[in-house]
Amino acid sequence: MAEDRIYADESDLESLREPFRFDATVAGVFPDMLKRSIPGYLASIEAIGSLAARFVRSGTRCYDLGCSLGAATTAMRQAIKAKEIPDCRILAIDNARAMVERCREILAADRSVSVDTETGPAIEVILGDIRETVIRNASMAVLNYTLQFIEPADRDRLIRRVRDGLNDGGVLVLSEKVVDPDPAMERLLVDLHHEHKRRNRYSALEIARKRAALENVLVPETVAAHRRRLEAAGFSHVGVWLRYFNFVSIVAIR
Ligand code: GEK
Repeated sequence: MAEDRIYADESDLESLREPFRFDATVAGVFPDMLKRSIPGYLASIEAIGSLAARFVRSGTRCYDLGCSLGAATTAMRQAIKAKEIPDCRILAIDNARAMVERCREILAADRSVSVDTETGPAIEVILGDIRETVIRNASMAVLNYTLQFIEPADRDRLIRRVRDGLNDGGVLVLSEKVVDPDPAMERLLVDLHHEHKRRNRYSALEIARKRAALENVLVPETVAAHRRRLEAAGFSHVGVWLRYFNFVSIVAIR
């Protein structure tokens, strides 16, 4: 796995002014970046597999919205195949070309599904904006650390469209970086997160640069705001199943 050294070069002052972008450089180191940066990331992927095994129904669709390199798609694919749920389709969507291209390569090379015994779901990797994706006949949708990159003004509509596209009993997994309404708690959680990154071999400089690059690109909200939006959209059950510092994963059932 290629190591994320994007913000490690002390002489590279240009990158200090550049907002974060999902380009080929990021796609090349992405699995390492998420594993070292997002506390609970691997747990979120594991749970997506467990939830797929419980919630995905035959003859329905699963949506991986902001799929990056398809980690959630792979987890759903493996669970659907293991449970032999017939006639499913996974749609993996991302608007970053570099991510989509690499995602197609990774899914094609996934050795857990061999071509001759392929009984798993059909998969489509789509280059597109999730704000425009048609969502229908879905038993599962995943927004794994993606909503935080969507303009706040567009979030209500997107969540409502996800809810409308899910069948009754369908599930949404929403994972997000969050902010705490209590400033002291927020400072503590951010500090714990940065310490976690230092333990994962990011230098103080890399942490500071990444933070600056994500300013206004990743816009976190409170857990309460997410809960309100999901309930207002019409989800019947909403619950936090994972929290690790300022990273949260929520399950919402239609
Ligand atoms: C994982 N879910 O590994 N339309 C489509 N894609 C978008 C949009 C948009 N409007 N905005 C951002 N993205 C993945 C990780 S990463 C999280 C998701 C992170 C895409 C963007 O291109 C990127 O690939 C992804 O959302 C967010 O489980 O980097 O912290």
